[in-house]
Amino acid sequence: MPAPEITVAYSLSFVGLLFGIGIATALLRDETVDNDVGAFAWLLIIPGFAAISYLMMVLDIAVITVDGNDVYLFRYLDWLVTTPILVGYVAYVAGAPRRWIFGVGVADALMIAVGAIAALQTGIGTWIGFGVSSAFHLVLLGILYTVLPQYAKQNRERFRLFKILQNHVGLLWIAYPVIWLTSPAGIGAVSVAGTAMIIAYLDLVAKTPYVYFVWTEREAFSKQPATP
Ligand code: RET
Repeated sequence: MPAPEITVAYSLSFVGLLFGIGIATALLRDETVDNDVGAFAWLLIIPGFAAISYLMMVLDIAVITVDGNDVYLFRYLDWLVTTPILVGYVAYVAGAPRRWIFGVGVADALMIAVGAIAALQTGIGTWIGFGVSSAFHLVLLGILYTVLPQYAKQNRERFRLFKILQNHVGLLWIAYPVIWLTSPAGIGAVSVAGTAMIIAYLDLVAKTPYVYFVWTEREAFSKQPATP
């Protein structure tokens, strides 16, 4: 088992993610919204996969040591699976064509994959990886704030949800490279336990409220009344 304070943080995150699963399931079952239009099954993967990952992390599965510090592989696997969905869904809500939904997801996946490789390096390799990963983060933010709004503007019903999700992703995610920099993978100002606790709460805030915002704005996906 990880240190007690990490176990507590991971367990709380796990429970919080269960709420996210509950909300996504409620969306899938809601008769007033059109699931084909809302694509809610994708949303279920976000807290679902993360909850499994947190369970693995509490059980200390797939934790490796680099330079004397623990690296949780399930964290990166979770991010690799769920963050492309988080950004891809923002593009979907904007009404962007598939190439942009896919494009922003790929930029995100590259950011995470390179970040994971960076965490497994020691010395200069870490910093090169951090720089490349950050460059993909900037590409992602560029798409989020310059490309997607052009599509979202043409989509009145979904515009409010788009703005909420755009800022949720655009602002909250800036914390991740900052935490990474201060963590033992970076300059080491914050311990493995401190970093693990901060990330556990950030991950929860990145996921369950995201699904909740879609729930509160679900009218954007209302079923059209059948034309007689
Ligand atoms: C890393 C390290 C290298 C530089 C950058 C990073 C960005 C990570 C981000 C992660 C977001 C995770 C989320 C998880 C949700 O549960 C890989 C830390 C830029 C933005 C939203």
